[in-house]
Amino acid sequence: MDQPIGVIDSGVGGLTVAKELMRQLPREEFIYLGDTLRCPYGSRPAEEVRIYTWEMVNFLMQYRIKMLVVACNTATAFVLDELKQNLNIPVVGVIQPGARAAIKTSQNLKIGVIGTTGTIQSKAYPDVLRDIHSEIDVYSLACPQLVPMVEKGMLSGGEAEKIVEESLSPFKDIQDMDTLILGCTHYPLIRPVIQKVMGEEVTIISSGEETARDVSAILSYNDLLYNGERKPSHKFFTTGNLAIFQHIANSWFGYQLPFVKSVRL
Ligand code: I24
Ligand code: DGL
Repeated sequence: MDQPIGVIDSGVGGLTVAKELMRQLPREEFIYLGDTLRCPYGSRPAEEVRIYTWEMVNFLMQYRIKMLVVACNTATAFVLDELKQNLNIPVVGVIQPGARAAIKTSQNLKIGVIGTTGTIQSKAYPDVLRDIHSEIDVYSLACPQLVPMVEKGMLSGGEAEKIVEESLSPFKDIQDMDTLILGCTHYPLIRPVIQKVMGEEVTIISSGEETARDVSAILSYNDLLYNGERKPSHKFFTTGNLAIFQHIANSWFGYQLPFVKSVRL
């Protein structure tokens, strides 16, 4: 199908998911919208996240998207069910794919989840994990310091390690948790630091990577994959400052994105 796939996020973090989607689905065309103006979502009340997320969805619907990917964990936690009920296209969030992968990986079903305050308070991860398998021990932990840390460009080094260690210290008391879900768009960028702090015995699951696998399966199952000859021309939109978004996105993808625009929702 010759229609684009929509991707929404609270800002630039969802670019980690978008990159993985483009890698796994190189013939598909993507339209990304990041609400950088109102980022972060992770510390906002559910109702605010709900309203902002719908504004993003309504914007992307103008582009006749054939599928919607909610790349933001916080938006997925608060709004995914409502989106699924009200849209007539497939909607995929980042929580279920990560949860499923964690259950497949874990030997002892002791699974940790880290995310924003909103994601953790919503209990969306424990709910979804227990839906898939009823006998799971879920250890949830909000890490509000980690998004600001990544957004300062602190991705490695002693100071980053100290903040990650401090954030994850409640997990110290938990014996033999063998799997940890990165329940936030930004955490894959500090995955090596998180791995070092948790130790090599813990398997880390990156929700974004797992989501791209699911999107691919759902497109194929619904016969929505693109099968023509054109080269995809992706579009990127930000609600915030264009130059800052461009700078981060270009550096993340490693080339100049040809179409980046700032929009008002
Ligand atoms: N990474 C993120 N956000 C930033 C940043 C970063 N600055 C440096 N790096 N800033 O998120 C966000 C600040 N807002 C201000 C308002 O406008 C929008 C931006 C994670 C990016 C995920 C792709 C570090 C950095 C980078 C490029 C790629 C990766 C990365 F600059 F971690
Ligand atoms: N995108 C958000 C998430 O994955 C992190 C940034 C924010 O708080 O908006 O939960």
